[in-house]
Amino acid sequence: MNPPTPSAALTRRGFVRTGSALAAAAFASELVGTTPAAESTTPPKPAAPRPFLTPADKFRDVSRGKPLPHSLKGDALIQARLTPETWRLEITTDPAPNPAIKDVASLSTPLTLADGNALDLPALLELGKKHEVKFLKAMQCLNIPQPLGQGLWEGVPLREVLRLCGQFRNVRRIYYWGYHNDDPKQLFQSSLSYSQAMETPPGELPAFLAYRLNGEPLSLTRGGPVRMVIPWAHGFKSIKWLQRIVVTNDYRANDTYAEQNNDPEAPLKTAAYLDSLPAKVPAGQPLPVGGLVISGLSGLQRVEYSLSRNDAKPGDAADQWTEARLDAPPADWTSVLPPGVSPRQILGFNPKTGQPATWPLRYSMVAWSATVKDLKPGKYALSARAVDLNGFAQPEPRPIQKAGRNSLETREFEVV
Ligand SMILES: Nc1nc2c(c(=O)[nH]1)N[C@H]1C(S)=C(S)[C@@H](COP(=O)(O)O)O[C@H]1N2
Ligand SMILES: [Mo]
Repeated sequence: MNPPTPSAALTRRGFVRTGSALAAAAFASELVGTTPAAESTTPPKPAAPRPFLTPADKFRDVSRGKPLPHSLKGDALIQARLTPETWRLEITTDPAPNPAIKDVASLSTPLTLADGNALDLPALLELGKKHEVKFLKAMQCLNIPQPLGQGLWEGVPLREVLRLCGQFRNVRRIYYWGYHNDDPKQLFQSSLSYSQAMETPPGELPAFLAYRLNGEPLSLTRGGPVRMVIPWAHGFKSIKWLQRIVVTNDYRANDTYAEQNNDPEAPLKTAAYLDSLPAKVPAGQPLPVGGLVISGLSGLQRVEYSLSRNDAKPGDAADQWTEARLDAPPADWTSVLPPGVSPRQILGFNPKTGQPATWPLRYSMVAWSATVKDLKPGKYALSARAVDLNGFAQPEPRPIQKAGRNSLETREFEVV
């Protein structure tokens, strides 16, 4: 038996690294040293506990709005239609179509407040009885160097909701936004192509309207009662407090983020993130290092780290990358998932075996770790990078900041 590694020991709900045969076969990568617990008399202070699912209130919050929609209370919340009873979703055609486009979009059955047929939460939950999807996804902002959190998201595919509107004509794009204090200046909107909304390729994950996170109703803070979740994208496509969908014949993305110099089509990037390290480390002691890695659109082959002497001279061995360990899938998913949820029901898992179809799961994150040994006194810098399934090492293949922040992270420390 292997003794537990630090993050396995710390992860209360049993995210074990020594788990299944599948993981062992897939990730029999060579490790540096053995477990720090077995060797170190005074192990460096471990990182904070990191459960596989981030509790809803522990996600980093990057919400906009004045006041923040999730700070509203009482009657203001009812007026904003942000309670489960008052939530409504309108689906209409573009109220101000691009005049350069002659053929305007039409829907046979728009859903509107005025007509009294806007979608409400009971109707969405009813649709969920037949079409509900569940999946594990890391939320990550295109502009922030740490993942915001990872959850089990549940809801109804956007395509099933759009089908309520009958016949579509001249529709090339789907625009959507959420509550923004009824102030046009605060509007934060996003969009998908018609095909992205309607034609989910086999094995891919659909855009969906989420109403549950980690087995609980989606909280107001996380964008409830209902938010859009776009599995393959950075957070800016996953609009919170969803209230409006507009179908248009405009072929252009209208995303608010695009106006802030971001690529509105940038998919979630494969990227490794580094935990902080102590400023000073005793010489001769194994140093556990690690962090998180997100498997983005191009998948994850491995995580590597590189250690360099800060006082290295030109010609010294540099850029030596060593493969790190990845946490294996939990041996017992029921201890990780909310009560009553079976991994067989989750997209991205084999419905027969209940095992993940890929590891890490697409668009999710896992912890990586390594143990650095035999450190001599001096100043060091540690970097980590992900290598995707096409062999591109971070920051490639999209080193352009605005296609998704993907810079190499480095931590400096001193061995004394
Ligand atoms: N209505 C609305 N939705 C929004 C935003 C916003 O400002 N308003 N921010 C987006 C951005 S940029 C990100 S990164 C994610 C963050 O999701 P989270 O707060 O659940 O972590 O929400 C997205 N959805
Ligand atoms: Mo973001």
